[in-house]
Parts: sequence; structure tokens; C-alpha cells
Amino acid sequence: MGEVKVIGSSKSLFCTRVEWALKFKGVEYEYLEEDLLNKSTLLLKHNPVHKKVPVLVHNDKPIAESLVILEYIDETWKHNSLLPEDPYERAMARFWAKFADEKCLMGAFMAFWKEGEEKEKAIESALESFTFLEKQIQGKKFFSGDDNIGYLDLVMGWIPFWLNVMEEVGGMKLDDPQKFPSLHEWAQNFIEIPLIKDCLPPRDALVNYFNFSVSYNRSMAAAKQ
Ligand SMILES: N[C@@H](CCC(=O)N[C@@H](CS)C(=O)NCC(=O)O)C(=O)O
Repeated sequence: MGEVKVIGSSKSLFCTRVEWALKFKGVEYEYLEEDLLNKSTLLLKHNPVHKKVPVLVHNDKPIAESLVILEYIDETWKHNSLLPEDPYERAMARFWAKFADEKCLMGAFMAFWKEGEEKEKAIESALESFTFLEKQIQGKKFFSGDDNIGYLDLVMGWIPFWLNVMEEVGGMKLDDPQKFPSLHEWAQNFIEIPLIKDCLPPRDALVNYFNFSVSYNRSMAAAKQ
């Protein structure tokens, strides 16, 4: 197995998906909590390109970017597969993961911190993206099929918890059971899985973090104008 370390931040959904994958595989690891306002030399050394968490360090070799890390974990510890075997299905899983991060997650972030007309537009665009996820999950218990969670479930895992906090702090609604009944049902099922639930940060700490981040993002945007 070798030595496995995760440089992360406990409130980061990108880091939690990596922890979920390691726990799903039963891989033991050491968690190194990063202060993102005062980044460590270890993080800067291991992720000089993006300077972001998570970074997985396996036998002193660093891997950055959560989606890349999930694939590395799946290829290194082959039991309890996260990605499907079939090449077409694997390609589809990667396609939807990229779509979910680039359109749904980024769309939700924009809807969260923007204001006024820009916020309305961001909500509309995020809702349009969520419609595609609803179609993907229709008729299935999990994104990875009916039997168990997999790569795509971990990638979408921010929806039942982080999105809910973003909605509360940002004053918007995206996870609407009327509009997206299958997605909503999946979210309820996913979050109740003990391995998933046990890794979540305390909700009040996340609310404080998002309150801070909304003011920070708005002040940065104002400074640029
Ligand atoms: N695409 C990256 C995103 C990682 C990311 O945005 N990490 C945030 C924490 S949630 C971070 O390290 N932010 C520090 C910064 O931007 O300076 C991934 O999937 O790993």
C-alpha cells in the first residue's frame, strides 16, 4: 500500500471526495490539514501549478486535481472499482464528471455569490445544467448503477451537503425536489451511507466558511472594477 497522505482542507468538497474514495477502498492515510490563507511550503512544493488542495502524496509522489486523484486511487487499489470496466462507460463517466464540475458546481458557485440580475442569470443557467443530471440519474439508485456508489456518485457528492449550505447562505434554490425528483432522491440515499456521512465537516463550520467566502469573493470582484 505504501505511505499515503492527503493535503487537504476539511471544508473542501474536492478534498472530501478524495477521502471518500480512500475510505471506499479501505486505504489508510494521513490527513494534513492545510490553512488556505497561509499555505504551507509542503502544499506549494507538491502543487506548484495550482497551489490548491487536495493533493494526494503516495510514497512521496504528489498528485493534484481531485478527479485525477480519484482515477489514480482506482487504478492503484483495484478492488471495489470506482469507474466502470467498459471503455465507453468509462468515457461517459469522465464526461459527466467534467460536466458536473464545470457546469453544475461552477454554476452553483456563481449562483451562490453573484447578486441581482447576474445572480438570476446564474441560477437559470445552473438549473439548466442540473436538468441534465436529472436525466442521468432517472431510473437508477446511484449514478454508477443500482448496486453501489462509484466514481460519479463521489464526484456529485457535494450536491446533498455543500449545495444545501450554499443555498442557505446564498439565498437561492437549485436542489428542487419538484424540478429534480430523481436527483433529490439520489441525494437523500447517498448522504445516508455511513462512509459518506462520517466524512462530512460540521454543518455550522461550513456555513461560517461560506459566509466568509461570499464576502471575500464580492470584495475581490469589487476591487477589480
Ligand atoms: N479543480 C480542483 C479544485 C480544487 C480547489 O478549488 N481547491 C480549493 C479548496 S476548495 C483551494 O485549494 N483553494 C485555494 C486557492 O484557490 O488559493 C480539484 O478538483 O482538485
